[in-house]
Amino acid sequence: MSIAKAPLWRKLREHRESLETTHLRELFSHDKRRGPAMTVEHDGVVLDYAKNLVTAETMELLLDLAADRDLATGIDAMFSGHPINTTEHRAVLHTALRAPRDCSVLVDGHDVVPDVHDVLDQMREFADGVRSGTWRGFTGEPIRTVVNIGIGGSDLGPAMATHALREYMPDELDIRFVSNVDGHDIERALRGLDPARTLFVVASKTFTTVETLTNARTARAWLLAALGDSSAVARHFVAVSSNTDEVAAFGIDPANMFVFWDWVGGRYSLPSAIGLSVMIAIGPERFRELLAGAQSMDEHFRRAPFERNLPVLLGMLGVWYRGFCDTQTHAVLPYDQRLARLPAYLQQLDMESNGKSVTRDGTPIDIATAPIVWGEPGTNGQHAFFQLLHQGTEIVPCDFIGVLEPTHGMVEHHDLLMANLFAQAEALAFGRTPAEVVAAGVPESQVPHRTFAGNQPSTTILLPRLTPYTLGQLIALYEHKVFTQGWIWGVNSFDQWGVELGKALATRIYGEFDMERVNDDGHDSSTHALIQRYRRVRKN
Ligand code: G6Q
Repeated sequence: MSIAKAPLWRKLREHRESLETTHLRELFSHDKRRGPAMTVEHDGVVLDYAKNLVTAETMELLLDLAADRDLATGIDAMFSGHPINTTEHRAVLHTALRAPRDCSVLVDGHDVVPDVHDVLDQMREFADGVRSGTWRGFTGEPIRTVVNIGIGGSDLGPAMATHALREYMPDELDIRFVSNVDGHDIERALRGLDPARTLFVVASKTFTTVETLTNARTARAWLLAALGDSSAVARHFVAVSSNTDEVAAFGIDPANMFVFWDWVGGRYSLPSAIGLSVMIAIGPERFRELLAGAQSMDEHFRRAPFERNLPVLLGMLGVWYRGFCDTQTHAVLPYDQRLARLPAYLQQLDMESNGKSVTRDGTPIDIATAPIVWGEPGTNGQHAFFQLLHQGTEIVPCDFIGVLEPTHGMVEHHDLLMANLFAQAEALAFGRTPAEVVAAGVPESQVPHRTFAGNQPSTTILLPRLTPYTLGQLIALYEHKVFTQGWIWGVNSFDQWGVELGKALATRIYGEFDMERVNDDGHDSSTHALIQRYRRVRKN
């Protein structure tokens, strides 16, 4: 059924028209309690959505829409292991990865929670061994560097979390990430490393991903060139995968393999064995805290009423902007350098999950789905692209993410950082009217250039501190936001068929580099000429 023609969708559209000329300035001046009234909190995480282009009525209508689209049923279906990933006939159970030991989650009648904890125990033993030096390399040296080789969901989460939690890492340990098939990536990652003290974690759910296997083979050759004995591989390579056969075929002992399951999507896999490098970095106890934080947000999402449910509110605001306010993009602006990789992580989570144009039953969709997600940490972004946010022609909903208490003691730094976060959200919302500009003594000719329209929406998310626990909460908050939106739009948020075509064409073109030149190779004239140019250089 057409979503756009549903009565509530129409009602929301009419409601938006009635709000078209309303400015956040008016909304705040008419309701002095708007700030606190539109702030919700769960377990220390604060979500202030007051600076969004909404009224109480908007939120009511959006929550009516959530009810109308049976969001509660969707949430229940996900948590109870129904195969909601319909195109791949799979359950979607990243939430089971953080379920406590005494819980039970059934997939086809089988309780997966004991399996999850068996792998967590195996990871703990291994991580402790590497950290304490009882796991040694082939020549008896302790491990000093862990190189995670993976891409997409097998890279972005661990890389983001390791960067965020670096303060928890022991000084003597280094964690590096290699993802790109571009040889410069692995070349740089290996530079300066001692093979005898290096451990590779090859992270690939399928263990067939070309980039990862190419990098893993290069790493193996590098190791063997130095250590000269193929039995060294067993002490320097472990695998995280759901494909035992391919792991064994690569030459990694299945005893050094950490499994996960087809009901864990790549971009949702950080809390699974894919987080092994994070666990080695921060230690098993801290990793457990990350899982506990995510679980706290899971329970909140599952049980809290929608009007106080952080992921639901965040998700429905996104539905509002894409469906009714014509916004194209969504900015993620962490005011914390430790969260520098968060925008890239959320970009995949959101765009790969909901960048779809058919509904779950294959019907073309008649509304806008996922926005383009982008962002950079503040305050850096202020000196780069914030000009467009303040005076450009687009409405860009922004998420400002701040951490109240830093781990360093440099009060001046943190005060300046937080002042900028609050100031930017305020400036975007309220702007500066021409009258205010004139009153500030600006010459007439400059007034248009120095006026700020304001009315740029933002949400502020505050964490008390950045810890494994709060990072787990933040990850789950966004996972469930994305779920909420996907469910409302009616798309399957858990497949990614859109990445297949490019892969297939790359395989074909790769095979053509060594062929004799053909004039009609079946490519368009642009692609043909580009390939020819590369072949000429390659020949030399
Ligand atoms: C994520 C996607 C994708 C995947 C990578 C790596 O949801 O499925 O980003 O994680 O393509 O896949 P492998 O882990 O199988 O190597």
